[in-house]
Amino acid sequence: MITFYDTKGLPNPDRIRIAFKEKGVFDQIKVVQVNLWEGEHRTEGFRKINPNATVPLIVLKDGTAISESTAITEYIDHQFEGVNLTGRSAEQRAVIHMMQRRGEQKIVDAIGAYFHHATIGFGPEVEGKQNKEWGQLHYEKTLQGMRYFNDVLKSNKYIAGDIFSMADITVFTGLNFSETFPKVMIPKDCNALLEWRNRMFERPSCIDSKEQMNLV
Ligand SMILES: N[C@@H](CCC(=O)N[C@@H](CS)C(=O)NCC(=O)O)C(=O)O
Repeated sequence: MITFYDTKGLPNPDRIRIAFKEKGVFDQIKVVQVNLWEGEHRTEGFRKINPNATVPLIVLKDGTAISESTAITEYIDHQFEGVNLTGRSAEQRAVIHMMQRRGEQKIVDAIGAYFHHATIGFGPEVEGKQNKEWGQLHYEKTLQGMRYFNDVLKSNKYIAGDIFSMADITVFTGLNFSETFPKVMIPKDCNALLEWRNRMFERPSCIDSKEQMNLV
C-alpha cells in the first residue's frame, strides 16, 4: 500500500490528493496527516524519509520515498489508469509541464512567500526569520499571477489548452490556499479565471475543496 503524508488544505499536498482522486484510487491509499503548525515535518523521523522536510511525500510498498509534487504526480499518472494528467504526445507533455511550472511560480510559490513572510504563517516557532518586504512583493506577484491565468483562460478551456491536466490542479490548489489562509482573493473582474474555478469545483476530485475552504 502507498502511504501519503498529507496536510489537508495546503496546496502541494492538495495536488496529490486530487491526483489520486482523479485516478479513482484515493481509498486504496494510507493517508497520514502531518501537522506543520506543530512542526511535525521538522522532526528527525520525518527528515529521514524526506530530508527537505516538506509535504507531500509518498512512500511506496518497497519503502521508496518520493517528494516533490510534480514527481509524485508523474508517478501516479503512470502507475494508475484513468484521466491522463501529464500529457501523452511530446508537445502536450511539454506544454503541460511548462504551464504547471508557471502555476507553481506565479500562484503556489508566490502566495507561499507572502504567507510565510508577510503573515503569521505557521507561527513564530516554525517560521523563524521573516522578511516582510519580500513577502509583500509576493502579494503583488500573486495578483499578477491571477491576472495572467485569467488572460490564459480567455482563450483556453483549461490552463494548458483544451484538456484538463496537472496544470489545472496546481493553479486550483494554489488559489484555494490563497483565498483560505492568507485571504488573498481572486479579483472580481477575473471572470475567465472564476468561471474556470467553478468548473473545477464541480469535478468529483475537487468537490471537498469547497468544504475545506468553508464555502459550503
Ligand atoms: N517543491 C515542493 C514544495 C513542497 C512544500 O513546500 N510544501 C509545503 C506545504 S504546501 C511545506 O511542506 N512547507 C513546510 C515548511 O514551509 O516548513 C513540492 O513540489 O512538493
